[in-house]
Amino acid sequence: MLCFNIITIFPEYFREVFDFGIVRRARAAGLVEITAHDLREWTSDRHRTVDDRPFGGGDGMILKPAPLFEAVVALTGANEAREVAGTGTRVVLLTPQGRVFDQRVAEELAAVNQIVMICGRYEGVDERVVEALVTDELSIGDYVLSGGEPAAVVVVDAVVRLLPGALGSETSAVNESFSDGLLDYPHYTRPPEFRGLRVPDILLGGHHAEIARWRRRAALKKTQRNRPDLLERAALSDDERKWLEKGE
Ligand code: 6GU
Repeated sequence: MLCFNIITIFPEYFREVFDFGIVRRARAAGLVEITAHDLREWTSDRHRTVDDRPFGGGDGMILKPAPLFEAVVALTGANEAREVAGTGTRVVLLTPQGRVFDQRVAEELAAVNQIVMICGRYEGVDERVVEALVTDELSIGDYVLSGGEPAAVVVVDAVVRLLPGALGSETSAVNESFSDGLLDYPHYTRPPEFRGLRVPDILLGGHHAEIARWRRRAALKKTQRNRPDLLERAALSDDERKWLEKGE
């Protein structure tokens, strides 16, 4: 069982988002447990203060270290901050300053038992939290969100669907985009002709080798058009590279 504990100033944000589709089913099947916690539970002042102004000046508020230290210690089951690392729990900070979350990172996280996720605010989190507690700073891409909450949803979804048993027999993680470094091939369903737009003839016949070849080439074309950066690292045969160069 994989356990996610999410630390956020907006626990209500997560109220229904994990109640749909594959994530809902994985929770019901006991493959994963996901709990959102209000950071203010770990404050001790009357106003339940979680943030403060940055030393050195500048705009925006910074999440204070004390509530986050208390929260992470409590949720990892450690007795104190310096024992957090020994629990083996991954402590993820969601921040635009993180390394970019991709399918490889998702696979890595799907192999652990305990993940604590801290939802940063855009303005930031006191860096001592990163220095003392965080194992992974993650960003979901090169754009700015106002908080880590949407990113936490993205990470949970991508990880949960990799848990053994999470995908039904009707879906598979094997043929998807990124599993082999390429985008997925295009898909079609009935009818074979819609408003004059035809499904490629190859897919209508039952010639499985021809279909596989068409799909591979279509995936290569799609990747070249939309994500040429992926082609540099993908495992392509010499023939495939030549075929792409001459443009079909
Ligand atoms: Cl994880 N947080 C914020 N605030 N912005 C982001 C992000 C995370 N990933 C991309 N942009």
